[in-house]
Amino acid sequence: MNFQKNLQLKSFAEYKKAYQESIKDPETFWDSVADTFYWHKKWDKTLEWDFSTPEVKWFQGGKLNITENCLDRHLDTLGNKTAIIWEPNDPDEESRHITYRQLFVKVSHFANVLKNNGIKKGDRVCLYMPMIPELAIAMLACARIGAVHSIVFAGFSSTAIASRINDSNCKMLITANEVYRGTKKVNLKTICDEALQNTPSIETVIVYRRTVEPTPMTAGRDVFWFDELQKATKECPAEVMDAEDMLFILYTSGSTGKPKGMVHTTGGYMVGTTFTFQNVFQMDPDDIYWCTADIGWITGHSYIIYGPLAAGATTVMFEGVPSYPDYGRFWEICDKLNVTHFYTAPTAIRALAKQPLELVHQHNLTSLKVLGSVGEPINEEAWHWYNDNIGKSNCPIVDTWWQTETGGIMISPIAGITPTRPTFATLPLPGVQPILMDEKGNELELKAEKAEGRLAIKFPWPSMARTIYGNHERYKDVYFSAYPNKYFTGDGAYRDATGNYRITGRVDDVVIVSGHNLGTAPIENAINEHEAIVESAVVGFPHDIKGNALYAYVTLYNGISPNDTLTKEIKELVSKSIGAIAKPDKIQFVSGLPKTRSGKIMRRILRKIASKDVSNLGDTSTLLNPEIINKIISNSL
Ligand code: 7RM
Repeated sequence: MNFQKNLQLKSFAEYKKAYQESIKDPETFWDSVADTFYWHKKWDKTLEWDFSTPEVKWFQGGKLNITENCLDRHLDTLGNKTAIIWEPNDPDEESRHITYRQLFVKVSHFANVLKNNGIKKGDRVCLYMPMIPELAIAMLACARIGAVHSIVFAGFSSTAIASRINDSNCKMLITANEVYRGTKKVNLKTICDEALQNTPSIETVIVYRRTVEPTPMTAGRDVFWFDELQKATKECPAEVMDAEDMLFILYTSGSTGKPKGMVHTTGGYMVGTTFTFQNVFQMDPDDIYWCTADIGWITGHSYIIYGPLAAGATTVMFEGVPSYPDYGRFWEICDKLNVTHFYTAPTAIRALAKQPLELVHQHNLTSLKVLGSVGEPINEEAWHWYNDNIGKSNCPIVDTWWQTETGGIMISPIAGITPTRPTFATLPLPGVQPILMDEKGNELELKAEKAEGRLAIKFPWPSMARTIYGNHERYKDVYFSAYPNKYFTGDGAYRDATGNYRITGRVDDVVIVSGHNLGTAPIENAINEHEAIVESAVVGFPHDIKGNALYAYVTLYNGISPNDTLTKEIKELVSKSIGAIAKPDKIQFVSGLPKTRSGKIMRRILRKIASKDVSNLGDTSTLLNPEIINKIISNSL
């Protein structure tokens, strides 16, 4: 059985036909996709949905385990094929090649460690791990026994870990003692220990030793990964899950308040991520696929682990950073591993495009066939640099638009099959029904003319998030109340006369910095903790490399004057509560913030000032304090 090619559409005509069928009769379409997987019991009902509640259920009555689809079913035909190639931070350390059979054994073995430590189906397990194969093993081991993984990106602060653990009452935390990142070594265990002071639900901490350094361990709570393996047996039958059982929680920033724990379920997520992986990337059996994202983001979940493994592909995991030992590292790895499919983010492309081209030309990139982009709109300049210098004008670029909430790719070219166009994510994949809404909430019909509006989706797709953990009301509010019976993406988009989409960016208060979604509200909350600070407003402004950077407007208590120490302390506060990625590039001290009469800060105006676009600030007459604007402009940075 060839798991990689059995779902692939092979021509533009085939795509168009499949798309039409998927719209006319979505259930029959998704039935035929789902039929290609291994189920213990086939589903009774393909889809039940109601966007007003909102409730979405796919493949109800179906019984399966996603790890049997990622591992067991490949053993006969692909057992000796490499599943994961791990490339360490240090180019002199050896890569690891793990076959499907080896991965199957490791996952089963570690699944028994979880069981031995009291983890059962439905329990939540927090993973705070570096990019090492053990992260993949731990997440799959959770899925094997029906435990719910909640992966927290290993660049987040202890406060961020604690709030995520507490939100979903995780019973266990899995981490590593240290992590290498370029020339730096970060002690993850120490950060965890700080978080663990405020996480009463955690009973056990499993620590993987990535380095030989001594590790502080708390007796009765902390155990070593390796010691636990010695006590565990190696065979672990997969827990049989309902299609709608929870597979994982992944937190994403919201525009207000605390991060949202997006809940993904088993059957639909598997079907959706695998189908999109196979189609968008069009891998051949011997191809080598590398997605540079961290597994702590949805891109890593769906397109380093679940999608590629369910498809029987070889997937690369890279521990390091693009700049170490020099800015040629990505290209050196492509050359060394003969990478055929390379998937990265515009922010990385922009950073690498700033480096001497010599760093590209030193490496042989002839193995490359397909390039991918994800995370934010890719600008024209970056697109051409990527196309000319990396793809040598010979590799289609798949600009894949999707979200943590969508689980899988929604709008994207299909490599070599559907046309690409610079800066356009192009056409919806089969089963995806995007629409554009105007300011008044009316749908902009697909006519033979261009349109611009807010992007919504009008029909469910299998890999969509089902709820926000512990807060279904918020799920409804954020995604299903802007437009009745439609999923609202939070993005703006442009559509040309032939139906190609270009995503223009967020329309709410989330800023994407270097591809990381950052809610401005939690950053403001962190800044406001400072005793000298009254309030603050954080907005994004365009940045050459990061895509967007953060600009903080801060008001101080009377009698306190701005100084460098304050600036430093603000950055530290943000770094501590959210992470270094959220530190503002610019901090301006102001005597007041522009506000509406109901007291809401007018971030729209602050965004324009931060972007040095002050010619038309729009209607400021509704402001409580319009006189403040000129003061802010004249002191802007
Ligand atoms: C996969 C991921 C989601 C937000 C989304 C957009 C932006 C992502 C593209 C893009 C333009 C793209 N999940 N976004 N991909 N914008 N073109 N190809 O990034 O939850 O972290 O972010 O990212 O604004 O709403 S995410």
